[in-house]
Amino acid sequence: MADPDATAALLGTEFVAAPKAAQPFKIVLVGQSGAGKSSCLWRLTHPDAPDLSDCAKVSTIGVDFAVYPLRIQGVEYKFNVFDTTGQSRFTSIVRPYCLTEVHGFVGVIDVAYWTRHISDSLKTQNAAEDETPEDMHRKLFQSTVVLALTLAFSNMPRATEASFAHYKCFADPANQVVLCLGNKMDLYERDEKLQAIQDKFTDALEQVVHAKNWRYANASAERNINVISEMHSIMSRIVSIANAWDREHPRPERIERKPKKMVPDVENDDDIDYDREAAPTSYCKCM
Ligand SMILES: Nc1nc2c(ncn2[C@@H]2O[C@H](COP(=O)(O)OP(=O)(O)OP(=O)(O)O)[C@@H](O)[C@H]2O)c(=O)[nH]1
Ligand SMILES: [Mg+2]
Repeated sequence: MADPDATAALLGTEFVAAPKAAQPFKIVLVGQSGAGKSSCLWRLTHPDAPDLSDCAKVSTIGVDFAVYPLRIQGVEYKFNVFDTTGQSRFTSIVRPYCLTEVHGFVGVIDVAYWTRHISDSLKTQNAAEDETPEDMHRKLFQSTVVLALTLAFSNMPRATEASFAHYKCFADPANQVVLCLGNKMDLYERDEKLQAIQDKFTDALEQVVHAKNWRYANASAERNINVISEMHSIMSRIVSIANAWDREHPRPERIERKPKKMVPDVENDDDIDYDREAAPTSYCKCM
């Protein structure tokens, strides 16, 4: 196939690079080690698997990646879904590589882990003299929610316009697409006491997440609950934000021809002040 730049040089024109293609969009999974990020990505790409028994049980080193096609309103879009490591010793690898130009984040929180944490704290902590046991419980749930969210989203950078080549709209906090998945909700199904704590914790978590204008869902990669549907819903949101931006900022055609600057033919043009002494004996009209 002809090289467009070489053809352009011959024709005396240059090609102006069009902005990066609209697709694929980029989604990054973040969260603590063991929260279930790789399991959620695996579930997305293996919707028919009965459980996680075929999913690799190894901690991610650096970044994994899957290309996920999704048809939305008759148009096929592609999403590059990045699965990052939750281990802090690898975050220096993760940051520069996959945390730029991100259109959506999915923070995975292991709700079973935090339920156990609250349950253990309730056994050992006593209310202070000036507080009721209810106040102590409320504070414990609130502080656990804050800690869980801080740790899960510690790798999510604040979006700036500079991080987006084209869709600068994703830097607007109003367009920030963030999904928080409260994963492993299946673990305490048979334990009423832990289930009650988990329900209270996830209710509190959901409230804080909604206050940030993010999306929240209880989920189970193991049981195939909410992971795929919730990921689809943020993909659809990303597309609708991008389409709105495209309507306001139409892209130039892929190839625009721009005439090259021409040196006038001085031999026949008396209006041009040209230094003949300094001029080369032969010169090109096109430069
Ligand atoms: N019961 C249950 N276990 C789950 C679920 N999701 C993941 N797990 C288990 O949790 C463990 C950790 O899951 P991973 O997906 O490797 O966690 P990760 O967040 O990718 O961890 P890092 O790669 O170390 O950051 C695995 O043994 C999974 O089988 C779930 O929904 N329910
Ligand atoms: Mg992993």
